[in-house]
Amino acid sequence: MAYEPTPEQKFTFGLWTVGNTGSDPFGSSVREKLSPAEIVRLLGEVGAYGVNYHDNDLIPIDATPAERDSILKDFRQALQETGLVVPMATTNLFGDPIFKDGAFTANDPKVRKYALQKTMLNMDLGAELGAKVYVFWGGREGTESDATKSALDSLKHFRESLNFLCEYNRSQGYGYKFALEAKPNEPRGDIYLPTTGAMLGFIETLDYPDMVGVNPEMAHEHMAGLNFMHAVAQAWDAGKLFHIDLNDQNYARFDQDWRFGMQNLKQTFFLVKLLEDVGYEGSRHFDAHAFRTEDYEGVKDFARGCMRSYMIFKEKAERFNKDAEIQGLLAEITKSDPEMEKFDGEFTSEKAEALKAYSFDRKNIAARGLGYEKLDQLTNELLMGIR
Ligand code: GLT
Ligand code: MN
Ligand code: MN
Repeated sequence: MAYEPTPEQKFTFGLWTVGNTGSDPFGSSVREKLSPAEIVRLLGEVGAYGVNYHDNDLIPIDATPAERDSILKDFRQALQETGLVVPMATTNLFGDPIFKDGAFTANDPKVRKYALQKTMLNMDLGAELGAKVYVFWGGREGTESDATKSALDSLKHFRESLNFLCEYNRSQGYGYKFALEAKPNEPRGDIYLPTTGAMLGFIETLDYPDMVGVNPEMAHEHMAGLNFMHAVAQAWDAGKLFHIDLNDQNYARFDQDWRFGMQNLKQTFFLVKLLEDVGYEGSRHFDAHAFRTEDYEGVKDFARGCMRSYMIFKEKAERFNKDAEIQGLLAEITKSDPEMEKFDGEFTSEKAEALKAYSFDRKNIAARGLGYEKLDQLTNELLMGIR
């Protein structure tokens, strides 16, 4: 198997991912900074489909109009040369000191309005570049001390901001889908709406819930100790999986943003299997970066590795779905019970009475072994490459 990326798989990377220079809170950059156009060429070389960006990955916050024009010209030219597209845009609402207390939830009304202005301006640019998904990651939307900010006012401010931006999206005819990305903490002590599940609940309180979905990130749910695939399944079930951030991460650690498939092989397998089984058609976006030990050859290895792992897991998922022994066990586990069918379907009082009167052989039902050990071992053996 060649495992060559194809456009249909929509593998995308952010400018900030392969462009990450390796600085961390304890050390400075280890790689020279590349220009956006150079990053696009690197992504073209490894076979990516698209590149996503924050306003200030592309155009520094203090750029003059002339600098802006020149950067955009080079960026557009690199896109044309490589054939890469820009499916997603987002706003950096966390890097500049003005956002030290958050953006849409900052206590200072000027900061909140500046965040709206900055987002609208980049929605204009994203639309020009062809983006159809707009991500909101509220990295600074939170607190260190709850003495400093009202959690209820913050929800209200966040809601009002999103409602305003949904109206702006409509008024401009941009057709963006908004995708909210949760993270439990870092850089704030606590970030509001810390999980994908919390975001899904919040979306239903907005004026245009249909316009808004989620962008779940594997590392972020793992930081919260959660099962990422379950969060993605819930988002899919709600019709809200507008985008996805693929990477890897040890549980309950700082934000590691490792190469997709690097660490939690089995979790990653079940995630890819879910995305492929349901027929997810959005971007498969890698929000990760190479180890700090790497030069740009290592960064290419990293990017190729993300895509290869996805394709390998996809092949494993197909194998799982075709494996006669595994499928036989699954059929046995999930088989229907004709005797119970009379209780299925719509509620009626008669059904409820009949169910209350039915006599279940509780001990006998409980005594049956389910064979899950065998099924799980077969799954592991398939992943370990001997099936
Ligand atoms: C930042 C963060 C990511 C978000 C990006 C979008 S930026 O790198 O760690 O999880 O997806 O704002
Ligand atoms: Mn992310
Ligand atoms: Mn992350």
